[in-house]
Amino acid sequence: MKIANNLSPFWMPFTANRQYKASPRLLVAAKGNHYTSHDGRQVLDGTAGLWCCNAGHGDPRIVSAIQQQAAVLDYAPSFQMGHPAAFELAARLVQAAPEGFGNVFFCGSGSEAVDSALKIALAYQRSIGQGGRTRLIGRERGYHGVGFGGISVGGIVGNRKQFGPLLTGVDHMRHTHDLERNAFSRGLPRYGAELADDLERLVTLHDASTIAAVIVEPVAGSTGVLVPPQGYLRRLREICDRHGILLIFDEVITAFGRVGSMFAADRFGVTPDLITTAKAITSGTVPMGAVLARAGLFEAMAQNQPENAIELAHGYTYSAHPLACAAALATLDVYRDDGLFERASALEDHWQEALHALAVKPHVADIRNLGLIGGIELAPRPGAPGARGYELFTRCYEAGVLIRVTGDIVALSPPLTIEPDEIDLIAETLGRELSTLS
Ligand code: PXG
Repeated sequence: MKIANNLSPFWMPFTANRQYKASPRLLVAAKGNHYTSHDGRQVLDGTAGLWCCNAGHGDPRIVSAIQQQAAVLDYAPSFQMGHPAAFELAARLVQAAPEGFGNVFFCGSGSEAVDSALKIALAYQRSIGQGGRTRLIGRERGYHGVGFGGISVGGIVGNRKQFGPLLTGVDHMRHTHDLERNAFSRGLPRYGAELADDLERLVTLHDASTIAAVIVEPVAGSTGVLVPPQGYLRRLREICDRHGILLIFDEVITAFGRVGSMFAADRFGVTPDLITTAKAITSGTVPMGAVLARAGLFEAMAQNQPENAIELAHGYTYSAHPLACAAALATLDVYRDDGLFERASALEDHWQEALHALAVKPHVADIRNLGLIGGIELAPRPGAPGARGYELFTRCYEAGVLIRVTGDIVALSPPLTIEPDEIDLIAETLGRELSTLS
């Protein structure tokens, strides 16, 4: 297939544009667990797109639901208006959520879900007479999208340093990465539950009466796959409860089967007050994000306002877009009918062993995994951080496997439809390329 002869107008996101355009990689089609590259090769999708295509690609049930919705109702406003699929989807999500959830706020992406959740937390605290609680707490190495709220609570320096002082009143807990104690953990690392006590340190510093909410990824993805230490999330929940602080789980990558359950909250048995999600809610087919709120938050906000008051002055043109709602409803059906969350669970051991077999390969400093998530941390080339990771990425792509790298860490998250022999192929390809990588 011919590539457009002028690649420069498209300012590509999170991309080294000049490097990419000197040697472009285009995907022109996708079906099942494979992409087709512009030079006609089949490329196994080891990343479910960007952690989103959990049902694989081109499922006819999802495609036709989107097509039908586009033909019947292409767009409907959600401000003081509504359409049936939005109400149906919200009801289904609440039903599928951990016990005690009552409402869903829709938006267009994970970044919007994060900003929406932070705003809901602030507005809720204000509505219960805790208007002094304006502080937001994130965590080092956290990724919460790219809105100003998200990068403020986020903890990835490269995503923050270009953009000035960000939101005020934000602080960060320590991250949980500890290679000295936890390298090559299978599943949850053993050491580090006490790192949750870092929240107590911030409470001591700022006083609980100034803190609205804490946001964490149950499993941190973009920073390079950090699985929470055993007991860490439960301890965080306890500290939040003790101090009247809302707990937000950013489940943009962990929801919808990635760790073998609907939400990571289910797998960990820890219930937050707000859950942000996006990506696999539509299996990546139509942009959509959502915030799930514990029952009682909306009611608290509504109770002291007249009935004609807008309870939350927030929303997007594309909140509950009909195409996204139709895609999400069909995707939820596919997850249920094909048992994809159970499938992810059943494949977890095979996935874990295939990845950990790479421990003997050159440059490998750590391997970590949970559900169908894998992280392989490489030692960086001296004086050239990221170079080894990038070369591994391009080599695997040439060899027919799409992986993701963040610096020198490989992050893997295949569709939940992945076959055992395809898991083996991902590991074999990585192993072969690592063996010859300098
Ligand atoms: N929260 C989390 C936890 C995420 O992982 C977002 C928010 C933002 O979502 P949107 O839809 O606004 O991008 C994300 C997004 C990667 C990668 O390669 C991860 C994300 C996006 C792009 C690439 O790790 N996560």
